[in-house]
Amino acid sequence: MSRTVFISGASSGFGAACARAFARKGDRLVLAARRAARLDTFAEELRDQARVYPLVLDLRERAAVEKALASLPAEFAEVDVLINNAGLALGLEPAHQTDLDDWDTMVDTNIKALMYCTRLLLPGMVERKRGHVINVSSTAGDWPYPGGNVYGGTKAFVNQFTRNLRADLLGTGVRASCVAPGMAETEFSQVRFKGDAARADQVYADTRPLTAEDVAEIILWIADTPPHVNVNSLEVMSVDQAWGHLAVHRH
Ligand code: NDP
Ligand code: 8X3
Repeated sequence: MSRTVFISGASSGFGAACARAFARKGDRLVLAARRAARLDTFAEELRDQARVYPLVLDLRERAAVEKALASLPAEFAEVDVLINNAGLALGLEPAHQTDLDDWDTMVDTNIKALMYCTRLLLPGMVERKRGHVINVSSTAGDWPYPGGNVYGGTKAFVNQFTRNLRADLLGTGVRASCVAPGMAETEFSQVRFKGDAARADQVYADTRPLTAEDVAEIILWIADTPPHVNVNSLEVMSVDQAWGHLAVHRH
């Protein structure tokens, strides 16, 4: 049976790859992001495979999100799968040098927008006794690194929020899962380094990062598991990435 899938941050990267993956299954898609032209092109591309509702929205704006989610067309209103994917890192400076506006933006997007979508779509899922919230976290939520400060903090929130959702949703039939990818080549680093393409390219140079499609296939698999199965969390990295040693400052 086809599902209604709400994907936040569907205009690029993991979100766009998820849209293509779920469209192949014939699911109905609500695709949310700020870049209208991207979403329109995308809706056109997927038109033969799936019903698509582009939702041009800054997910940080709570009132706008409340309004938009309350007025989804009937065909798209009963969301079965919410993929909370919209998010970003800004900067890689140490905490004492970072731009406080960047910290605000990461908290507003990675935490608050995810909260809004979840809180607004959950009651319908609980009422229908089915649904699945799939949150996109990051290895940065568990593993600290220099310059990860607030970005990693927001993803640690996503990890624990997902577990706490599971605690609240026990007995409702509604599932909650968290996917934590490591380095993946998307627009992520262009955003992090504010358009510095050369610096962004360096992140992926001479290695094999995950692709957006790798992550989308994992998210699709999580959503496709039988309704009595809940994947709580899944961490995935490129085979070319692993953890480093603990740092030591020497005098
Ligand atoms: P991209 O930059 O390619 O995609 C980010 C998406 O988020 C875009 O579609 C963007 O759309 C959307 N977005 C950002 N801010 C807002 C906003 N205020 N309102 C609505 N949409 C917004 O990066 P990724 O695909 O890599 O990132 C997706 C998620 O994966 C993020 O949560 C990121 O933290 C996480 N992640 C990424 C990893 C990586 O290495 N790439 C690894 C681990 C996790 P638009 O600009 O059009 O609004
Ligand atoms: C993105 C992966 O290592 O840049 O979440 O934080 S990392």
